[in-house]
Amino acid sequence: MSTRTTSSQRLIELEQRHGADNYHPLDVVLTRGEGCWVWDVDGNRYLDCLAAYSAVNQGHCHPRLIEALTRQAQHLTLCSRAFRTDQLGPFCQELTELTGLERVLPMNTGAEAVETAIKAARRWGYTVKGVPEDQAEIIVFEDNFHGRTTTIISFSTEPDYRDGFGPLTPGFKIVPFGDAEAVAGAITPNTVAVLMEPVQGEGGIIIPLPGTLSRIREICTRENVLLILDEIQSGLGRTGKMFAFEHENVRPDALTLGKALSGGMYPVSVFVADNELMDVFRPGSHGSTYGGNPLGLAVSREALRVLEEEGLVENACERGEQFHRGLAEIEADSIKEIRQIGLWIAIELKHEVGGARRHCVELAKEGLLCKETHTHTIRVAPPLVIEPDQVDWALERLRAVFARLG
Ligand code: IF1
Repeated sequence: MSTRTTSSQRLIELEQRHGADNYHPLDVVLTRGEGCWVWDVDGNRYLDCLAAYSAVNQGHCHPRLIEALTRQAQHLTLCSRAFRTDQLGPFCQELTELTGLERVLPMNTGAEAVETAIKAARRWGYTVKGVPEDQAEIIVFEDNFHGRTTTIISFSTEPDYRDGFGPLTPGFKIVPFGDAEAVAGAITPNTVAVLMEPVQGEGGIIIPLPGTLSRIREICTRENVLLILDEIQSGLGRTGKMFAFEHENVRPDALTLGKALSGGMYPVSVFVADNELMDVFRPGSHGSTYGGNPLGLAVSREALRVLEEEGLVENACERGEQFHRGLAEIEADSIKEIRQIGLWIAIELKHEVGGARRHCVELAKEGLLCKETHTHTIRVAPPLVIEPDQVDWALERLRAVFARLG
């Protein structure tokens, strides 16, 4: 059981007094991380089952990533894209080989990669597809999450993310997630792209029915509409494949990646696409001060090597199934549904029990860090390095809390 002393209380008060109130975190004040374990300032140890929303797939403070970061930091960290570096070419080549797409545009945050995708799709619409200027439409899905910029929240269906930030950016059509026929019905001659999370993360780990992604791929191909997959959270092993689109053997026209692309060590994101789409960007038409900086790319190249060399995608498969088997045995009236794909698990509670926050607070007291989403769903998404005995340890605590709370 965790205990809280004055040091954590003092730190919480500092945050509350001087920081923006834009999150509602658990009152756990962390100071160290290693693998799946994190420690708070009072010395309590927790098993991290959020992994910074899948940014820490390789585990906290991975020694190989620390080594890559510190080594590069002693050579060259940032020189802008006004000059070339010894990291960008190899990074782009390695990502094209990993994704099967032809070109890479590096940015920093996931939202910037998604903004890059939106700009690319619109310009492709005008210069290649022949859509009239400023008439481009992009189809997105209910309960989407693609970032927090004003354009991206313009098509959010979550009032908290959108309301009060107008005027909103036009040019987006929202259809129910997983509804391929609704996508077909929403396409007009001005549609340039479908932007989709193959599995919705924030939406509550919503897995489309088998065949849905393939059907949407067919529709996009038939209608000359780009299929852009946002794998910033679902990608890089989380679903038990390197990319979620591999579950249906679908090839997107473009991809956004972030989070675990740099193993929680340094913000690196990318927009990846084939030549025809990427060629809409000419010198000067898009960029970012830190985009493609050698420090982030050195870390990212090592983060990808760790994923592959440590077999983390396979481990996500095996440990996810182990988790699922254990969760399926928990008998609790409060559980409405358990969803699992790879090491991405949602425990959705019946809405009448009043939300999942209470369970997350109790789990933290037991040493397990989870985070609720959309009020009623407990998200379980540990780093992909998790070991069988750690899964058992987590299941014991989940059983204990559901036994206590129902
Ligand atoms: C927060 C959750 C939220 C993402 C997908 C793009 C981005 C994200 C599929 C943007 C980021 C983060 C953002 C963070 C909490 C977390 C999140 F979905 F993961 F749970 F918010 F909904 N595409 N998701 O999941 O990437 O710009 O953040 O690097 O904003 O609270 P970013």
